[in-house]
Parts: sequence; structure tokens; C-alpha cells
Amino acid sequence: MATDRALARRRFLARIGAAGTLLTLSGCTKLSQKPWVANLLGEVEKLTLRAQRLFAGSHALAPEYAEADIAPDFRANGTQDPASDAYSAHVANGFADWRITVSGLVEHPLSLSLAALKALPSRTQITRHDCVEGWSCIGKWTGVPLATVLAAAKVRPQARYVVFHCADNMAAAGDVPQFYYESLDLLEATHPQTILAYELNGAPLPVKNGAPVRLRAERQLGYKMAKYINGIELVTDLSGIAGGRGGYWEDQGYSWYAGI
Ligand SMILES: Nc1nc2c(c(=O)[nH]1)N[C@H]1C(S)=C(S)[C@@H](COP(=O)(O)O)O[C@H]1N2
Ligand SMILES: [Mo]
Repeated sequence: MATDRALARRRFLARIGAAGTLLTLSGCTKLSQKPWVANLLGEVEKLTLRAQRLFAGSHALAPEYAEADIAPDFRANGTQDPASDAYSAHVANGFADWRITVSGLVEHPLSLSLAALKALPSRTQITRHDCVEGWSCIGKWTGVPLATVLAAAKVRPQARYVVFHCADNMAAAGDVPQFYYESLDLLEATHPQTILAYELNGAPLPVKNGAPVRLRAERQLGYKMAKYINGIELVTDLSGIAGGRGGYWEDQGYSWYAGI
């Protein structure tokens, strides 16, 4: 007789299989036909274990709240519309042609549509967002655990950081473009509450809050939670990216570690 765990695992793999038909891989092979898909759950576990060993940290959870605590309107901060031609075109057609890529130190680079992300197992969490500017807001987020996506891409052992590249250009018009970006170490990246969120309070993520996909890393301050993510890159060190300090605000002097 199958155990609950084995049943849950089978259902999970069945869903991944279904999602596989929607995934676009760099070589155009279907995820469901790849033997490594069968090992996805084991890969999530291995990645989490490796992250914990590397950083000797823990996966303690941030507090979660009740439906009654949810703020009626989740405040927006920073960029509230990237407003580029490319981004506006994605908004206009409901992000149907939008893709998020996973690249760098991975064995299986990915290019996923929003539908492919939504077909993966999701997590919903009601959490409090804390901005360094001194305000907080409680919202309900739904998305794919980043650990699942990283396991599908099969992170190489040399990788230590996950970099999030965003669609919003922070530079003044006419200046060299400077896109918002952020980064986490593998421990924080594989934390169970670290998700690629595509829903806020049960509705598609609004443009002001980072549509179509933004990061939620619930043990971190607001500026770590990149909005408008279009690329995820695995790297060994952060010095080669933009200002070299691991994030747009870090490059202006904020601290890279923003745990709360
Ligand atoms: N791409 C991008 N991500 C971003 C920002 C931004 O300006 N651009 N601002 C950050 C800051 S300082 C905060 S507090 C939160 C705000 O998220 P919200 O707009 O959903 O409140 O997003 C963070 N992520
Ligand atoms: Mo913030």
C-alpha cells in the first residue's frame, strides 16, 4: 500500500508532467520527456540541504497572518510601471508572450511562460512586508517556490547566488540603462517562503506591485523583493554584475543582507 508521502509525490510528479508540456526548454525538448524530471523532488531536497550546509543557517519561517489582517490595498513603492515599449506590450496582451529565463550556472537553462509557472505546484502565504522607509503592509501572495524552479534547472555545484534581473530601468532618460536587480544566497533562495509570486490577494499581480512575477522572500526587507522579474541567473560571485554589490540599492549603499 502506498504511503501518503508516496501518493503526494506521485500527484506532484503528475502535475510537473502536465506542466512539462507547457515548458519551453532551450533545445525545445519537453520537460516531461526528460528523465531528470522524475528526480525533481529529490533535487529540491538536495538543493535545500546543500544551501543549509553552505551557509550553516536555517529555514525558520517568517510569521504568517490571517485573512482578516490583509490590507485592503497593498501599497506600492519604487517603480510602479516600468513603462518601456516592451513592458507595455506585455501588459497589453496579458503577458501571453512573456517569458522568464533561468540561466548561468545551471545544467538545464529554462525559458518559462506565465502559464508554465502557474502549472507548477504553488504556495500561498499571508505575510508582512517591511520597507526600510518605515512602512509595513500585510498581503496574501501566491506563487511557485523558487526552490522548485531551481531544481528543475539543476543548479551546478559552483553556484552560490541567485540574481534577479528586472524589467524596470532606474536610470534617467538618455543615461546608460540601469535595470533594477537583486540577489539572494542559496539558503534564502531555497527557503520555503521564497516564492516567485504571480498573485496578490487572490488576483493576478497588479502592475504597480511587479506584474507578472515578483519575488517574495519573507525574511528580508522590501528592497530585496524584486518586482518585474524577467531573468534569474545563477552565479558564483556578485562582483561582475552592475555595481558589484548584489543589488540596485546595494550599489547605492544599502546592505546586501537585509534579514528582519
Ligand atoms: N524591480 C523593482 N523591484 C523592487 C523595487 C523597484 O523599484 N523595482 N522597489 C523595492 C522596494 S524598496 C520595495 S519596498 C518593494 C515594494 O513592493 P510593492 O510595490 O509591492 O509595495 O519592492 C522592491 N522591489
Ligand atoms: Mo522599500
